[in-house]
Amino acid sequence: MRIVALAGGIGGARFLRGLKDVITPDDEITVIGNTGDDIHLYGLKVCPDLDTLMYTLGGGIHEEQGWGRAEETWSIKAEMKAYGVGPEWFGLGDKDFATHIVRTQMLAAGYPLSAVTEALCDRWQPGVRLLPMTDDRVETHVRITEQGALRVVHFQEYWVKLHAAVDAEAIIPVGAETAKPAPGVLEAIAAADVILLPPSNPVVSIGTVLAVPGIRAAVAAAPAPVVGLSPIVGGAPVRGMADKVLAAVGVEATAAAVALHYGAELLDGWLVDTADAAAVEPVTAAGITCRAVPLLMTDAEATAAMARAALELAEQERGAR
Ligand code: FO1
Repeated sequence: MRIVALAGGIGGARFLRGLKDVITPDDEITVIGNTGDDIHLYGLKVCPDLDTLMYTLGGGIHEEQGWGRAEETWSIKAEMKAYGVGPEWFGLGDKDFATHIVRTQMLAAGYPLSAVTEALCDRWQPGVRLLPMTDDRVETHVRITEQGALRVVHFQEYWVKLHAAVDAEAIIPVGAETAKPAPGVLEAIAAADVILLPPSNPVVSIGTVLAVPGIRAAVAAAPAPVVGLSPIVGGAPVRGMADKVLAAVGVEATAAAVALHYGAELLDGWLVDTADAAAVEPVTAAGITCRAVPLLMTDAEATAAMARAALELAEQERGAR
């Protein structure tokens, strides 16, 4: 079975680890990763979501944090601080720096991000084919009002420095309108047997992947069933501050509203948490098959059960065609 998943960082990566636990050796997973969170710091290209996916699936992630490397040290950051060079609010550890140096060196030598990602994955062996959504530069910016003045900040500044404490008024995936899907992205979607939307952020993670021209249309037109898992449980994001960016696009932070935001033209199936069982009826009424199952990734077994439920729903949808 060929499984394609569109994914952001921590939530997507943890779900995919559960998915890997339930597939058979004949199954193949292609992950199309969000690159809208990418940021240039200290002259280096940092790809937080691709790295979170690669480290989590390759066994190098800092488990508690959910991002960055396990057993990290922070000498470079301290040295940069001693030179008065920031930003101090973004934590790049020494081991993580090596990834960004290799990536930046390869990009400077002319390799596209997709080839660089493949080379980095050669070391980490994530057990999936990890593709960036695009080789082109896309950067998510957030419009806010601060002390009465309009400001547009990089997504990482909004998320990490400001902790999404101010309202996001607009989410702008800068560069997305002219970006092209990376090599292999449209082909993987067209050839998929199942397309999964993990419980990643529907606006700044999966929404940004879908904003690359051609990707949304390819997913909607794919012969494979498309099944998503709600990142909202009991009316609140499972992690992160997804409610803030949902409000910016006029979507309520509920499991049903997120399904309707994706829409029946994209989604065939939608899993909500048992706490949100009331969402099953409105989502079903919108033409999306909906089931309530436990959706908290509390441990490997619970995550694997979620992945199994998503594959079962996809199988049911395939059978219904
Ligand atoms: N998240 C934080 O909350 N604080 C950080 O200092 C931070 C640094 C960081 C460095 C590399 C990386 O790959 C991810 C990092 N993240 C950090 C996570 C990241 O900001 C976001 O969670 C994602 O971009 C959203 O998917």
